Parts: sequence; C-alpha cells; structure tokens
Amino acid sequence: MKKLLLSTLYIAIGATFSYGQYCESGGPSQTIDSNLEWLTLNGATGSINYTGCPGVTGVVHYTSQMAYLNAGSSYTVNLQFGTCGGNYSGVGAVWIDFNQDQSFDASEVIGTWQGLPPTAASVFNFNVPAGSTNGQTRMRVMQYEGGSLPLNPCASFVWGSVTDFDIYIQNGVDCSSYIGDNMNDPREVTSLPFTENYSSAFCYTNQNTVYPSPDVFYLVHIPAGVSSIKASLCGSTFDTFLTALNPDGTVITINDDSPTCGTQSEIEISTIGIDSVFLVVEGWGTASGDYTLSINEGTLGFDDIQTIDAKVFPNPATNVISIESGEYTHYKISDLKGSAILEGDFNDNITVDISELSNGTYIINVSTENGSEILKFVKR
Ligand SMILES: [Ca+2]
Ligand SMILES: [Ca+2]
Ligand SMILES: [Ca+2]
Repeated sequence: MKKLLLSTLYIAIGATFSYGQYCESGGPSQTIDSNLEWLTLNGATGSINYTGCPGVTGVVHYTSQMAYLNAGSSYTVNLQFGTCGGNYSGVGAVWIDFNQDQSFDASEVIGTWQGLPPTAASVFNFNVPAGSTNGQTRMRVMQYEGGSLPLNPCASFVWGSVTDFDIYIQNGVDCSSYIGDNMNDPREVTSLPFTENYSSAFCYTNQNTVYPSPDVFYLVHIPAGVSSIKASLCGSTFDTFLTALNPDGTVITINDDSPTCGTQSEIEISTIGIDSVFLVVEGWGTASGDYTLSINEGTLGFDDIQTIDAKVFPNPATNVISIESGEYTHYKISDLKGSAILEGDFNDNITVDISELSNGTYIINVSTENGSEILKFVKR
C-alpha cells in the first residue's frame, strides 16, 4: 500500500531497531481504594492464588506462582475486582498474551467487568486458542476506577491496579525452531542467488520495524566481489514491506511497493565496504503470510557508486581516534540512536578527542565531493 505516513517513514529512517516488550510504565499513581482483591487460576498443573491489598502503584509483576495451561483447553479465572479502601465504581479487564508478542491485544481479552465494589466475584471462563505459542507468557489484570471499556492495557490512571501473572502454555505451536524472530537469531544467507519460500504467519512477532505486523530477520553475508544486492518479495501472497539495516540496526533503505510487482517490495543497495546486511520482511499494517524472498547480485557496479576510502583507528579506542580520508571531508559522529555528538571538517585526516564519551559503539558519517561512507568505532 502506498499510504505509508510520512511520520512513520521518518521514524523508520531515523530509528534504530528495538525489541518489543510488555508496557510496564502505566498503572495507578495512588495505592488507596479500587484494587484487585484476589485472584485464583487452576492450571493443568500449577495454580495462582493471589491476594491484592494493600495497593501498589504502577504495574505489579507477580512471579511467585505460575499456571500451566494447555492450548485448546478451557480454564476459569476467579477474581474480585474490589478495593483496599473506599468503594468507587470502575471497570476491569483480563488479557492473556496467547501469541507471546509482548502485546495484550483486543483479541486476547478473556473477560471484562464494570460495577461498584463490592460486587460478586468475577468468573471468567476462557479457552486457550489451539494456535497459541508454547512457552512462558503473561496474563494482565487491570482495574481502572472511573474508567470505561474497552481498556487500554498500557493505560496510566490514578486509582486501581495493574497486575501481571506468569502463564506457561503447552501443547500449542512450538516456535523453538523458528529462526529469524529478531536480529540476534537471524536466518543466515551465505551465498547468492538465494530464494526462500517461507511464512511470517506463525511464531514470528513484531519487533517494531515500521509496522505492527510480524517481522522475519535475514542476515545476508555479502560474498567477496559483490558490489550490490537486489532483494525482492515479488510473488508473495500479501502486501509486504522490506527494510535493509546495517548490522548496528540503522536503516539503510526501505521499500513498500516495488514498481515491478505491485504491493510487494524490492530493494537494491550498494554493498561496497559492507560485510553483511540485515533484511527485515514484514507486512503492511498487520499483514502476514506466505512470501518468496529472492536475493541476487545487483546491477550496481563499482563504477556506478562514487565512494571514498576513509578509515578510523585505533578501534576500539579510549582517548582519541584518527579519521583519515586523504581529501577534504565533513564528518559527523553519532551514537547508535542517531544523536549527533561531534561534527566538523578536516583535510586529509583528523585526530578527535573521545575521552569524554561513554563506552559503546559510535557511527561516523564521512562525506567528501567523491561520496560518503559510514564508519564505526567502539569506545572503551
Ligand atoms: Ca499478544
Ligand atoms: Ca513489524
Ligand atoms: Ca507493500
């Protein structure tokens, strides 16, 4: 789709990669009044017997007990939306993150409540979907005094409670062999041409690359002498989106819709001076499904790309680095979040004091009239 919002595009270009995780910055700011009073859940094995009062601010993650649930089976959670003080009306909801994407989705609500405590305890019967992902996940219980349904599982408010419980799902979908869910465990490509027919519909999760759709990560090791690669999702069964990342997670380029195959994506990038590139396959919006990824040597030759031969040394460095290009150069040193730290110009080479920088990895963009290059160094 071509409706990619400019703001989203800007985030994609400007952001480095980040992993999904449960929102834990919301919850109540006060400890009195409306609160989950108790909760019980008997699993296939293991059970949770929780007592809520006195109240706690923020999101509470209760890890003392865990219930094991079988995918495809039904269970009952009993709980008392109540109070640790006075009685004020409110609403409540319970979610279980069945697909383990660290997000409590509207489709994962197993019960809701509204009323004025004390009311009868809530009894939520729920079925664990057969397609749930095996492994440890979370149940979230939110009580929001004065709120209204549907609740945002990440909401911040004054009175109430947010309590997370550990759940273990078994007999569901085993995702342990699904390589490529994140940058640390990519599907490796070691020779070209490469073609894979694959699916993002099961086990993969959103890792916040542009869209909420699940992402599949590839690490392409660039063969010697290959000056560019072309990656294509043409022939896939859904509306795709493709991102190329540097090994540090910074975005090289993106494509939504290729000019040659409609809503599927294609990119071609120079690989001169690059050892490896991450490719992230995802869907537009929440789309996922069967796709075909083809990676071939590109048509951009060494002659097509003006380049420079800049170096940084020593690397790692503690006090100073030298940047050398042999010509008049503008340089900019940034952290991995893209924030510029130092910037300037030099002729031929320069020595830069980095003694005040925090330890970590930094990026240097160097540009001359002959082209630009991205260097990297580690401060220790
Ligand atoms: Ca989820
Ligand atoms: Ca995504
Ligand atoms: Ca597309």
